[in-house]
Amino acid sequence: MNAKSRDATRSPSKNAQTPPQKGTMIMKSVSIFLASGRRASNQNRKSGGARTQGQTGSTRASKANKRSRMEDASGKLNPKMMEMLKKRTHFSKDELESLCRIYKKLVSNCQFTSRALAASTPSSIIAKPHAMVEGIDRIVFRELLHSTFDIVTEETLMERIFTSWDRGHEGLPIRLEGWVIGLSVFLRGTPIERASFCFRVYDLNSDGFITKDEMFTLLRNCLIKQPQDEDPDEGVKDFVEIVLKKFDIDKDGKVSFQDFCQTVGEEPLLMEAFGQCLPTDTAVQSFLATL
Ligand SMILES: [Ca+2]
Ligand SMILES: [Ca+2]
Repeated sequence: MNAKSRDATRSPSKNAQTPPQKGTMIMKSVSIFLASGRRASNQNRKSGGARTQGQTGSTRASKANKRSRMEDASGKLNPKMMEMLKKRTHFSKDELESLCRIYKKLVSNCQFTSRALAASTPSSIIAKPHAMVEGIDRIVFRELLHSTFDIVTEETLMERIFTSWDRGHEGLPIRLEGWVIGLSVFLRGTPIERASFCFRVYDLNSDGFITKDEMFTLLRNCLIKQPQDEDPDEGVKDFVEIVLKKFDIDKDGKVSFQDFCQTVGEEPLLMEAFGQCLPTDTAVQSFLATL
């Protein structure tokens, strides 16, 4: 038995027995995957993909699912999908295939996570409703934002980034298409694409406006770190007024997408005024270097 097939048989059961370590395990394998880059992927294409499939293929897996996995293990996208993604993203054909391989890797980690959760909490509702939907789930996505994209932010914002990533699929895992389109904005987005993403994140109830209440929630979470303040909320309220003045171009008391774009067009540093939701330049460069 060689190292690869040992890994393939060992990982799922180990995860199932030790759920508290799953986050670390997942990121470990993602980091290794990203760091080893194209060489590892090519190697995997030659031998690992098919063998891993053989070892972990559960009896419940449908034949169709198996077949598509075999095709996708190499990162090959079907021609129609490739054309569509080339039109809608800022990535080349090679980069898209590389991102597809990373997606497959992340999805297999998500499946291990779901199984681990199901095993450790039998009556739990976590992960059950969408357990059968293939995609990148919250847990893996957050770890990725944190350790690969240097996004260190609190829970509300993290949740918003997840749900805004692939619009219209609230609560569901991120699918391949959404993953690639989201990354295109993240890594090579035009100013307007980035502004649109940030605005969606900050518009907490998705009604098309960032209101004072939403600003308060966002800024309060960012700002309150000094418990010695007598009434920290007062400070936040004052700050909301200052920021609103800056953004509310048409003076209707809330920030529309138009207000937001015009303001960040004039002062790009205000793009992430309500909390970090884009990767650092360093993180972008090192991620792109692995493609
Ligand atoms: Ca809103
Ligand atoms: Ca306004």
